[in-house]
Amino acid sequence: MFINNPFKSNNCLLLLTILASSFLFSACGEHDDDDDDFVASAIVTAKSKPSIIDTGDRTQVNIYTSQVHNNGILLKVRFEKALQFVPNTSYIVVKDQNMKEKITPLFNDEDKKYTYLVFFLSPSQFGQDNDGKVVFELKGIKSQKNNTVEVDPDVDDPSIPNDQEFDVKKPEFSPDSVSYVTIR
Ligand SMILES: [Ca+2]
Ligand SMILES: [Ca+2]
Repeated sequence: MFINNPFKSNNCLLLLTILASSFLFSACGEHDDDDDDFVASAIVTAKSKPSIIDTGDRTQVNIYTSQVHNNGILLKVRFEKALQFVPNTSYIVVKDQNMKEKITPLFNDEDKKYTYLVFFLSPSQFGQDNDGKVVFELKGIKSQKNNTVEVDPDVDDPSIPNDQEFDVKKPEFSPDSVSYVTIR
């Protein structure tokens, strides 16, 4: 009688669904404890190819970027002044796609020791899988060993206009990834 009553059997199904989802939730909850899953702004890895160049030559910097925050990010790049950014060489490539999207850093500022580039990027620029790379070229202008090219992604604050969101006097730079370039 109860089983044949569609209302009762729906209730039973609902109860089962609730039980199943609470089990799933608690399983996910345990997993969250190791903190590894939380991505603060994006996952980045910098690689420069080639890593040894002559003065006047260029190296191509590839910043593998994934899991970009929904708000978008400031992709901050810092390198020593023996290297110089080559204008009009920066673009994004989505993983497994050939299309290049040209991008331009909103900031290209220097202090005594470093040059800073800041790109403002949104997750949609990295395709459906939110996975791709940012590419640009640097030119060697002075012979110097082991120059660092460092990357620090930060979440774009929607309440701050982007053109006011970086200050070279207060770069708030803590690198997530470093690549080295030697200039002979
Ligand atoms: Ca950061
Ligand atoms: Ca902003």
